[in-house]
Amino acid sequence: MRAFYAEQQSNHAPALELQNGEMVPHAESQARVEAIKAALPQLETTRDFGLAPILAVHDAAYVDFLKRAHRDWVEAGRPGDAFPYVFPVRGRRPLSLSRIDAELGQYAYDCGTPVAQGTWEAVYWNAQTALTGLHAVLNGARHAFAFCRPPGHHAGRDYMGGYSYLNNVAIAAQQALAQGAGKVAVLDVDYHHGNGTQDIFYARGDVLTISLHADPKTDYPFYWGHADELGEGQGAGFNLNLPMPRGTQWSDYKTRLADALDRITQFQPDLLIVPYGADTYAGDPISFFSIETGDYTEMSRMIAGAGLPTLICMEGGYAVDALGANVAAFLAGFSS
Ligand code: SP5
Ligand code: ZN
Repeated sequence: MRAFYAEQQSNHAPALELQNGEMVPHAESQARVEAIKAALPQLETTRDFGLAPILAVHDAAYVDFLKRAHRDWVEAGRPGDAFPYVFPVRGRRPLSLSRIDAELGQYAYDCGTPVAQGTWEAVYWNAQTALTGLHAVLNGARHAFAFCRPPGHHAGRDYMGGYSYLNNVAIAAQQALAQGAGKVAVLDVDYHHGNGTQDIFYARGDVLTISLHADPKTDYPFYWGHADELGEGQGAGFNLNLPMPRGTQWSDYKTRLADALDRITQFQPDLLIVPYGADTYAGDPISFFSIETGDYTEMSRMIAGAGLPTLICMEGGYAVDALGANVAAFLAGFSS
């Protein structure tokens, strides 16, 4: 399968994140890149489709903030990566505040998503990687893999969180529609709910968003991903959340995946986009499902069975030693 990556994506290297009351080494590390590269020797380089497809999804002021946040942080005399520490409780009136801390709180929803020195360049090229994978699929490749990193599915129109800054999958979906696709389905199989993607398309009937994930009653991101979130307005009925308990094994996961694929078949999309997280793996250090490496090939065979042109975009997966094997196992089911 064709697979794409841009070296500039490696320029994002946050040092620390806040987890359970402690600053710890950031889980979304550059070691992930080396692990996946080693498993996929044939990575093709990314093309530049420019800023317009990013701005078709993301708020211009938010994009401007991402570009300059780390510089403003340094100019404020701060060390290390740019971290928020105070957040506007929802419903605060719109305010035009210029202090870097106020802006970080406005645009971030957690303390796991710092803006590091190379973040903007990395996430710009990350989005281009998704767009390059999309271009391959729109031009005849049956399946393509965009090695997106950092992840994207937690980022909304004007917010970052969950290690995500730009929503690569949403940018690709919107671009597919702009290029003539009538309907796009997103099937999110990361351990965590794809809250940013859900938010971006919540009132839209042309993009079906489905997410299989750990129950937000016990797991991040808590405030989204519940089964009663069904979409609104034109999007009513076009969002499906399938939360599962901690400890879920493949034998149970696959029954929910079958339900998701039935819904996709009924929707009849022109294109399927699959945000893939290897953090459903039994050995993941921050997640709690019990899926094994070999299960990923069965998972992807089921997805390939939908018979749709498919773009796979990388999301999470933090068991670095098993990451290459897990990604390779997942991609294998699309070829066989
Ligand atoms: C793309 C993606 O996978 N983002 C995940 C962001 C999760 N951030 C919060 C993680 C909290 C983990 N707490 C469990 C610690 C176990 N020792
Ligand atoms: Zn995840």
